[in-house]
Amino acid sequence: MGIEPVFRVHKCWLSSSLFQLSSRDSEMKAAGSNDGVHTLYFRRERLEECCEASEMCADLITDIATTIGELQDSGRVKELVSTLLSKGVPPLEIVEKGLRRGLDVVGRRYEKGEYFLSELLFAGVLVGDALEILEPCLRQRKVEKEGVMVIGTVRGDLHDIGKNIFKMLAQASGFEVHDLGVDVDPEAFVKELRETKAGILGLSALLSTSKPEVKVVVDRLNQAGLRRKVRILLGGNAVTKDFAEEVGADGAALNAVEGLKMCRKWVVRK
Ligand code: B12
Repeated sequence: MGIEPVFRVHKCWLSSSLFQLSSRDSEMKAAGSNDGVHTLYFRRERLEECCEASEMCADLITDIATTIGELQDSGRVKELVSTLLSKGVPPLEIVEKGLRRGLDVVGRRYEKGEYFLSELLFAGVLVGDALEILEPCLRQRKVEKEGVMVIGTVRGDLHDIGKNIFKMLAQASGFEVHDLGVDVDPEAFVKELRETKAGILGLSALLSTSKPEVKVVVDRLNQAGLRRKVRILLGGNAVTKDFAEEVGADGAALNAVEGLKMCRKWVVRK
């Protein structure tokens, strides 16, 4: 069975649904771009299998969200993740529709006073265990270097699950990523940007109290004369596109895939 052009899809669909498939599928031969449309060349059966897998496995993905939301055992979450991977469901779909939705449930229950800090902690552990299984798939892909970026969670904020997912995707896509971790002092961002000459700064913020910290970093970059050389991208539940505009950042991403798309666009335009 030869490899043939299958069909043309829009870029957004490619990166959201097929990002992992295309990177993982050794049978895929080439993806050319023209006006935002990609022509894919790989075995037709493989593509159809994967698209069907996501639909058939919707219940299992929901099970992951429920298992995390109800804080059941880590073994069950890991088992579900492994089953879904073996059925060909793209890892990013498991992250966004399974893990992230489960954590949203935990967050809502915390807000209502049904869960406490210990439950937030345990949910973080459950998701960390699941990500250990997903990590090799999220990282799989070796391509030419796309660019250099510095990332970190702003001062006072210890959340890093989402930032780490973005980091894995960015590295897999060819970015050299300097991750400063969590609770990062604004000065440390400036120092690292100078040393690495990175063109992109990715800031993660999940707490409402982290929002002023984002502004502090943007202002500090301005004072240091770096602002015009560095694109600033925000991520995490505390930030919105309006907020990014308000503080003078270049954009905010709703999820890791969208963030990566923005970074790629910036690197190409440079
Ligand atoms: C797990 C968790 C914790 C864990 C974090 C563990 C860890 N290693 O990260 C722990 C237990 C440490 C924790 C602590 C606290 N938490 Co908490 N936590 C959560 C929870 C349940 C999940 C967060 C998460 O990981 N989501 C999943 C990831 C995948 O989603 P994400 O972060 O949004 O990331 C995605 C995108 O946003 C994007 N992204 C993220 N970062 C970046 C960066 C870049 C550059 C880009 C491009 C993209 C990007 O890509 C990701 C994938 O698509 C949230 C609830 C929620 N639904 O978010 C509450 C939540 C964030 N926590 C909350 C609170 C209140 C706290 C505490 C103050 C509780 C306390 N009393 O101590 C402390 C604060 C500690 C601190 N100083 O930071 C509140 C914040 C409310 C607010 N508006 O400020 C939330 C919203 C819960 C709630 N609903 O009340 N928490």
